[in-house]
Amino acid sequence: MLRKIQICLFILFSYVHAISHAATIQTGDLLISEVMANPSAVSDTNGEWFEIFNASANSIDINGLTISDDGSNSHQINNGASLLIASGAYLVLGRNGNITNNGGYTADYVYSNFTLGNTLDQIILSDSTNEIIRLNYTDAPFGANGVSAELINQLTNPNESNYQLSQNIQYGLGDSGTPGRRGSFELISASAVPVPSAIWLFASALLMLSRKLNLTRQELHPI
Ligand SMILES: [Ca+2]
Ligand SMILES: [Ca+2]
Ligand SMILES: [Ca+2]
Repeated sequence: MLRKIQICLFILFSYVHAISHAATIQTGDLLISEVMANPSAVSDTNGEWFEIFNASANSIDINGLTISDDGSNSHQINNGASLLIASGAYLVLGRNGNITNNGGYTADYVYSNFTLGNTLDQIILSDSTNEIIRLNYTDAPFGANGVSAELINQLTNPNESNYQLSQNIQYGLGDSGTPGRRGSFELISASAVPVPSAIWLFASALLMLSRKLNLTRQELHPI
């Protein structure tokens, strides 16, 4: 009985290890896919937002990460629980979650102490040790009045030249952008296939279990 419990624990550990390994955020897994720095339909205080795209093959939890700039803006994401972005999905972070006065977008998370300059600013997403994403912008298309800037190609470390004005797609009260969904350019997520190490660990555990069961059968019914 003790041996069977050990085997079950090994399988459980292998699975948990595989999941945690898969959840490690790598450079390029998350992209800043859209930025509304200068809303027109409502004030900047109410209407600023930005969007993140998960280009990896796995769901990513961004709870606990920090949003900051090179100045004094800093906000650690505290959702009270996981804040998951599924593979191939978008997530919108904004200054105001009230859809009746934020210009008409749905915020998946509302931050504080973080503003988006209209002519120059940075959006940095980091964990306790590393920057995961950094976007430095200095000018158009980020300062356009009432029009978001959308990522147009899928580089691992895109810069401001990889963004363009959203293509006249209105939301809410009439500003242009696609908060929470794909925009003018289709970003492609990595295919959601199991992590090789996860398969290997799980297969190894199953092999061990089958061998053990086979031995037990031979002990009970010797040939
Ligand atoms: Ca602004
Ligand atoms: Ca700022
Ligand atoms: Ca979008």
